[in-house]
Amino acid sequence: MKNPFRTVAPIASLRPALALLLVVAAGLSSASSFAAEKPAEAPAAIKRHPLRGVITGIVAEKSALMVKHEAIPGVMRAMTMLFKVDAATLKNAKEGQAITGLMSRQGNDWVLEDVKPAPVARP
Ligand SMILES: [Cu+2]
Repeated sequence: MKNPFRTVAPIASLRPALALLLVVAAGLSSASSFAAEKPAEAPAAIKRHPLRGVITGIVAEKSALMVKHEAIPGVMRAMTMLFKVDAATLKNAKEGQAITGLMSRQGNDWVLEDVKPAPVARP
């Protein structure tokens, strides 16, 4: 394909304009790639999983409970582990209490929310 500029003016006279255009284009593209590198980081949606377990320890200084929980199919085998809880949950927690709750991974912590006494303690 023919360069349409050649029919209008000799290439030499276009060079300054072309150079300017390239500088502007480079500026624009670097600006837009900068923007692309800093997207508003949408926090990954938190997935919550129903959990049943028994409180085996209260770790007040970490605002956490040690909970022996049943297996959560596809997520976690049965185990005893630490869950961060809110202050009210911590305050009401009793060792040996059977509970249900919603567990989720939040940052570096496992969190247990909506903690309620389980209606029936499992044998
Ligand atoms: Cu676990």
